[in-house]
Amino acid sequence: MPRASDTITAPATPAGTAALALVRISGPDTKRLVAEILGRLPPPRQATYFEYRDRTGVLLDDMVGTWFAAPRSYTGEDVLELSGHGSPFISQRILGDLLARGCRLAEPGEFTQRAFLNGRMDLSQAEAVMDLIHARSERALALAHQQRRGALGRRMASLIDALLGLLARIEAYIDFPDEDLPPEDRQGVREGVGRLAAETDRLLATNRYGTLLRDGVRTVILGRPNVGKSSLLNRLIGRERALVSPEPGTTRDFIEERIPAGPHCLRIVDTAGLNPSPAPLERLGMEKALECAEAADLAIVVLDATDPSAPLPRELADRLEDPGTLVVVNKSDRVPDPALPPEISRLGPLPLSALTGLGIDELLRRIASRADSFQREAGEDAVAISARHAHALAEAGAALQAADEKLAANGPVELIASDLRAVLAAYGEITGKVDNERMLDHLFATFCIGK
Ligand SMILES: Nc1nc2c(ncn2[C@@H]2O[C@H](COP(=O)(O)OP(=O)(O)OP(=O)(O)O)[C@@H](O)[C@H]2O)c(=O)[nH]1
Ligand SMILES: [Mg+2]
Repeated sequence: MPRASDTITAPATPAGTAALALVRISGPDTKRLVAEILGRLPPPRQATYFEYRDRTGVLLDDMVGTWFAAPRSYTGEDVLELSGHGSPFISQRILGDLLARGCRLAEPGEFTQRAFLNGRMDLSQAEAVMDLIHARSERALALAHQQRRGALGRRMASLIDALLGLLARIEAYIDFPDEDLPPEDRQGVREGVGRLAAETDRLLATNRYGTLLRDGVRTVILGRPNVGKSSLLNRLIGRERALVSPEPGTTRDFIEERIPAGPHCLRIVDTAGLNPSPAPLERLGMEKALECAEAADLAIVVLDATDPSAPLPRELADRLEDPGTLVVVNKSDRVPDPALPPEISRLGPLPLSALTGLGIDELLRRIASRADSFQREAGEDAVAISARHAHALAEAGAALQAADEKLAANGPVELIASDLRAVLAAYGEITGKVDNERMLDHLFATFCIGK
């Protein structure tokens, strides 16, 4: 892990020409640098206009500098933020000068890593900073804010408290090998383990929604050839991205695009048509389409109003009743009231026209509401965990189950305690209450420079 005694610097805004550019500095030398560069030490948190001159006296920029005294800063150390004109050349010259004055270039995520190490935030909050930067939808943003305010951290703290209570109850018996855990304690601990397992499962169940918010709602467009799947994709994204033609079998490969759908962000995929009796090349395209469908959160099954009773391939027919499937009847501009088979009309299919735009807004509304239905528990302290959290919680769940089996079978107290300590370690990984340097380095390396 990089040493915290270094004073680090990095551009906090992307390279390129812009109105402003921000350079950040954090670490023990900051105060000296403020005095050197600004020519004085203004009160902390006060924006100060000054001329940045390099060590040889060359004027680099007119800037505004603000310094934050430890511990009331992002990193918990003394921090200086310099904002100047958004020129990559100026930023490079300023960085070069700061390095000459004794700073080191920050590693990706190192500012946030220091914030974590200095206790300014727990690990789930540090991750939420990244979620915040990458949020692409209203819901993703709300989730990131909630996690940054510590919603997940609080949930984990209460689980850890309950777990420590159970551990204390049984560890008392480890020191007395002749004494077995009295039945009433065994029962009480078992109930406690059951409650923890239930809560762990509840949290785990939010992973699907969390992934859906962080990555976007994977929505695949499926249907027979020529029903207008590519036309629907183009209509949804508002430009002619996919080839459209009156020939069936136009789309061979899949095409993915991102679009907003109300408070969600969709990753929408157009696929090759599914034909009940395909030619060999068509079959390849179909296999890809079905692979996409397998990985998707939602499927839009497109039917053709001008050919309402065309037989559906089995893979499509099987999906119709799935809660993640929306059925639409395209080309409704040509046949507004097609004679659909009863097993389809029963599903309340949405009349649509990729050509005129009829039904598109309603389709987006339905998609957003299906996506929301994946969230089991919303509310004030709603959490939706990430893949890393899910991995740790699954480990905790397995160890809880092992403990429960031993409790049921009158197993030795030492082994039960060891299972519960494994649960503790797994819970601790979520907020970073464990000493796992490699995990931390790996995690912060996925952040951007300057963050
Ligand atoms: N009238 C009308 N025609 C449409 C509509 N949507 C698509 N079409 C026409 O239907 C034909 C097929 O459209 P595509 O979007 O290529 O259909 P597809 O499902 O992607 O076809 P494949 O890629 O071959 O599976 C084209 O001639 C489109 O212009 C619609 O809403 N109304
Ligand atoms: Mg197509």
